[in-house]
Amino acid sequence: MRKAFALPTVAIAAAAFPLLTMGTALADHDGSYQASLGAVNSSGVSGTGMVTLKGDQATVTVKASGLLAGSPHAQHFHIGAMGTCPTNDLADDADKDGFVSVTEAAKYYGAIGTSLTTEGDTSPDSGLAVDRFPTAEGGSYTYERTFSVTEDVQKAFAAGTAVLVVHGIDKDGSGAYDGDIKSDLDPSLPMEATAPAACGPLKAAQMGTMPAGGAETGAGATSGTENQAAIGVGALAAVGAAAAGAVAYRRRQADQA
Ligand SMILES: [Cu+2]
Repeated sequence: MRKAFALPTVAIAAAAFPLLTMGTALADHDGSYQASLGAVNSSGVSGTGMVTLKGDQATVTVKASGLLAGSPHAQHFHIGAMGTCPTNDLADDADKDGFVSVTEAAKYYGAIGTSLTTEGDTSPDSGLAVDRFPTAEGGSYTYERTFSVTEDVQKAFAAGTAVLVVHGIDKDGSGAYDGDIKSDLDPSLPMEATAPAACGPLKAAQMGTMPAGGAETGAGATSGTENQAAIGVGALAAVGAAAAGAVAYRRRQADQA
């Protein structure tokens, strides 16, 4: 009895599966990610980051304010560590030079994965290409660019360990990057030019474009692909609870692949 009942269920699920495959062919990191930028080094900087990943293409928007005006601000995706930001300026200043340096923050947010330059190369090699980073006219900027990102960066987004970091502070209030303390990254630069000013973990947006989003949140599937799948099953005029369950099961399996 059970096998006789199960056969049409499998057939219905198989009929619907090609539709589901269209959705699950997307890379597992595809979707939207958001960061809320918090101040590091008591910079007073705040802002937001938005990244939409589709395959290896990243569309990036960064809005930051409270920055040293008229100066370039290096900005990166950092990857490969805890996916967090320094939490306590004093405790994280291990060498007690008055700055939480990039080196001291690395245990939280990792190394540079992508340099968010305005043009040209976006690799870690451009990490301090100050002539190709946004300049904060009036103390703020909006940055928008689409480019390809490497596989290690894509994986960091999926793993929740990608962090948006904006650098450059004016700790002594002189109106410029200066001071006696040299950068831990490049001793030809003042520490003020490279110390992190703002940091925010990039987390998957609640309202993403991923077809998996509807399944993960339970009832109320809203994506086009899932609606097509439901219609496909319905057209077979055999929509029982068993069939719906089988489709949902296949969908979960596909999501976890
Ligand atoms: Cu950085």
